[in-house]
Amino acid sequence: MTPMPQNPAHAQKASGTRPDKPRRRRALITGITGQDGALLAEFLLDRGYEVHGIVRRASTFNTERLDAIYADPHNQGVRLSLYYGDITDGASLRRTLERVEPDEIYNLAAQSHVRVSFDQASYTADAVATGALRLLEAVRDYALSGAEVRVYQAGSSEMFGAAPPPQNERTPFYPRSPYAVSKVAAHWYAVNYREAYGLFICNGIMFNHESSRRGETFVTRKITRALARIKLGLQDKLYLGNLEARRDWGYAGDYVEAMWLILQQPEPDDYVIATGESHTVREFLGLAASYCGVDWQKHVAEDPRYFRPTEVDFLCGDASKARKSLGWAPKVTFPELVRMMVEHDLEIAEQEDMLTKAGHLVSHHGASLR
Ligand code: NDP
Ligand code: GDR
Repeated sequence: MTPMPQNPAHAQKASGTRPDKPRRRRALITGITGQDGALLAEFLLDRGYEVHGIVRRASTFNTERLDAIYADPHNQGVRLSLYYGDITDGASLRRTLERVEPDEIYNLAAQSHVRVSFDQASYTADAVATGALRLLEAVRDYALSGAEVRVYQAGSSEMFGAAPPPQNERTPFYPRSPYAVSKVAAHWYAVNYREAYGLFICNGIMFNHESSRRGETFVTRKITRALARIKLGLQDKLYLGNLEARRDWGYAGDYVEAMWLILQQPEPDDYVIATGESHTVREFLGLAASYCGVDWQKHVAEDPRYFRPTEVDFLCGDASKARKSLGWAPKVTFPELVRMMVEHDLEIAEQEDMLTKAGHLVSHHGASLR
């Protein structure tokens, strides 16, 4: 693995650090409570980083994915710190930057659901496009203070949209949703700030990546959650939209490693991260159902609500640049990914079944919004 560069300009800011001892490398993650944010935080803690994350205020707990690594901040030697903030609130971003003084920033915060972006287009633009810009503006001023900072911007294969596969760094963008248009804007803000101000800013153009922590409204997790519940008799129907769309699905754990590798290179650049293999939603469903032992044809029904006004039909990435320059390759195969998600969701369904049988009320809330 590439060694982690130390940042001498920041050597003394960590509280309690001895003046002669270089401080730990420090990462700030926006969107730390999401699938990728939580996995990246774990990855960086394992590599000795101090990890700081921005969490938006919600009326319910939204830090569930961080449970495994969260420690009481009053304890000694805690390396994970969380701050309230919001990507739509520039002042909170600036303040957090000043307080944390990060060496690396990963901008993962987003309204990341493509279908929802058609219903909440201007909010999506505010969070995804203008949010990235707000952060870059704060970074620009932070860098003026002499800080050496590296920024990762979470780009998406959705930016390619209707451009035919295989898609790589030279493929022109043809976004097909308010989310994708906003990600294209964020991508170009990042390129522009890199060129205009000489900042170390990189775009990862990541194809779909999943895990057992995937949000339950994305199609893979929606399928594995529902099939496991169907298997246990906890639900009967699964309503889906377009089964013919093709996606290049990888394992999120492999992709957060790529984010980190991108920031360890000598020069800032942009990279496509993908497996190079594409499957339809129908194929995902069929494989997950076979692992679950469920005849999906008896349980799956179509609901037009889940169709998108403009769909992205076929994504299949060409990550040869990342393979060559970063030495990155996906480790988990498609069948392994599907099996991993099914096994996890079968465990959850079994727990739910046990609790239900013991007379506890288990909420499976929000199902109709998926
Ligand atoms: P998730 O939807 O799981 O997580 C999104 C994160 O952003 C959550 O922590 C969420 O907080 C936070 N967030 C949302 N709105 C705001 C806001 N206004 N201010 C601050 N934080 C906010 O996404 P993923 O982890 O899957 O993806 C991470 C990033 O990578 C996103 O930018 C996504 O668009 C992008 N991406 C993802 C891909 C994938 O396949 N997973 C592929 C390509 C790009 P909360 O928990 O409170 O909702
Ligand atoms: P995507 O992921 O739009 O590719 O964006 P999602 O899992 O939502 O959809 C994938 C494909 O499945 C079809 N589909 C359904 N999708 C959902 N969510 N629910 C359904 O019921 C359903 N039925 C069929 C969709 O039409 C689509 O074709 C994800 C997000 O993580 C983005 O943030 C990220 O940028 C891209 O991946 C790369």
